[in-house]
Amino acid sequence: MTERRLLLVNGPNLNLLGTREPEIYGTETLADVERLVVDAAAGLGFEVRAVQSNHEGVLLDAIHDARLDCAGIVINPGGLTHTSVVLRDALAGVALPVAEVHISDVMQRESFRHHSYVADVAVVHVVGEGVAGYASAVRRLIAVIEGQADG
Ligand code: CA2
Repeated sequence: MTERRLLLVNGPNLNLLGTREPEIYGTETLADVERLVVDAAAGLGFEVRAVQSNHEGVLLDAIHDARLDCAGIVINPGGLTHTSVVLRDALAGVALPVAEVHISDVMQRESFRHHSYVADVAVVHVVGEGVAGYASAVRRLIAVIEGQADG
């Protein structure tokens, strides 16, 4: 039976959401993001385990653990998006469906934000929709999971 639980991963510096750079990231906090994701998932019958860390290894361990009891991963890797082969390898290694979320429109920002090491291991991509994009990612990821469950 498919586990009805998602792992929500927020990478480095996303604990600062709502405290600065509101013109880029809005005014909602990490707690608001986590509540939004929990509510969106609950409406579709899924639980959420949320992790945010500024330490790459903590994120890797949470992703590895998701193998045991999660059906998919919603991740905003923060700046690790553009730098981290090991994060990409962890996501590929657990072989769960992944939704990659970015609050800002990275393609309209500095060129170093245009490349994502995660993009081609993710099945859902939500970029530049603000914090609301997390809820959209949850809905689209669950649709993928349910499609897989039916198959
Ligand atoms: O747009 C996004 O969600 C990003 O993943 C956010 C990352 C950035 O490095 C990516 O290029 C795009 C940065 C997260 C830092 O978030 C902060 C939020 C408020 C104040 C300061 C940092």
